[in-house]
Parts: sequence; structure tokens; C-alpha cells
Amino acid sequence: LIADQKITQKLKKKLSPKRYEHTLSVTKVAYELGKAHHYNPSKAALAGLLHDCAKHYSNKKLLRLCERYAITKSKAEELNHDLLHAKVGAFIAREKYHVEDPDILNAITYHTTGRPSMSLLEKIVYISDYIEPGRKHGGRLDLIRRIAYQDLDKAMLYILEDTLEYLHHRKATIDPVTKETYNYYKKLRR
Ligand code: DGI
Ligand code: FE
Ligand code: FE
Ligand code: FE
Repeated sequence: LIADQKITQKLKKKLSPKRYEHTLSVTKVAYELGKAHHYNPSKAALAGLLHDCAKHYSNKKLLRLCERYAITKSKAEELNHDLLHAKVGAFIAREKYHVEDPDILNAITYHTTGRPSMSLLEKIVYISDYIEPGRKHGGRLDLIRRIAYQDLDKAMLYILEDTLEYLHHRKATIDPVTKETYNYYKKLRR
């Protein structure tokens, strides 16, 4: 047992089977990355468990929660409501799952775009979300899976590079924070 069973059962009831499987996989990978990088594995697992806890909400519900609880939306989040499940997820983790730890809440908030100068836990969750065994991204996924256990900053850079390329190809609106995060990790490695 690597994660809180009450939270796990509650999420099982709410998420689709596919999203629930993804959630459990991210939880396991976050636990392993925690061990590999000397971060409390149980705390990493809890952050992984909750990272997509608002993913099943419709855009309408995400927007309604933002209105009701004065959660401010960035320009990118206005244009792409999907991005909101990260920020709203952190809110739900606090209100509905009673998680207070700011590092866990930030890891949930920044799991989609990342942000410059991420904490160890923020990187663990961001990377676990990308490399969990159920993911089938093309690009350098197998390479990134190996790098993740050796160098988190390098894994961040590779994931951001592949993600930006994918978003460009899809002509998706790119959140400036995603771009800033990429620039930060690129500079870090020079
Ligand atoms: O919720 P998940 O699917 O497990 O994963 P996630 O929350 O990391 O979302 C992944 C998607 O988000 C992936 O297709 C890349 C996309 N994404 C990351 N940064 C941006 C972005 N999408 C847009 N439109 N803009 C971004 O800046
Ligand atoms: Fe997500
Ligand atoms: Fe992600
Ligand atoms: Fe996810």
C-alpha cells in the first residue's frame, strides 16, 4: 500500500476507469521517483494520487468553481479550459481531500504547464504524469523514462521540448508558463 486508501477509493468512484488507472500509475511512478531522488516517497505518492482529481469535471463545472471560489484564470486558461483542471485540482485537494501541504498543492497546480524553478516534488509529479507506463507519447519517451531516474532537470527539458513540438503540431494555444518553463530548463543546462 503506497497511497491513502480512503482517497484512492473516493477517486475510483469519481474518475473514469482509464483516468483511475492513469492516476494509480502516476502514484506508483511518483513513489519510485521519490525513492530515487531522496524525496519522501509517500508524500510523492499522495501528490501523484491527487494530481488529476478535477480531471473528470466538465469545462462548465471548472468555470463555475472558478467563479464561485474566486479562482483567477490566466489568459491561457480562459482560452483553454482543459488547463484549469490543474489549478482547480489543487483547490479540490484542499477542500475535499483535506490536503494542506503547500508543496503537494503546488505540484498539482503546476502538473500541466510546469513553472520555472520547480520544487523537487513538482518535478516528480510533472515527470511521473508524462512517463507512467500507460502513456504512449511518441518522441523520446523511452529515453525520458530512463533519464527521469538520473536527472530530473534534464527530464524536464526533454519533456517540455517534446510537448512544445506536439502543441505546435496540433496548433494548440500554448500557455506562456509552458514556454517560460521550457526556457528556464534550457538555460539551466547551458
Ligand atoms: O491530465 P493529463 O492528461 O494526465 O496530463 P496533463 O494535465 O499534463 O495534460 C497533458 C496535456 O496538456 C498534453 O496534451 C499537453 C498539454 N499541455 C501542456 N502544456 C500546455 C498544454 N496544452 C495547451 N493547450 N497549452 C499548454 O501550454
Ligand atoms: Fe492532468
Ligand atoms: Fe503532464
Ligand atoms: Fe495526469
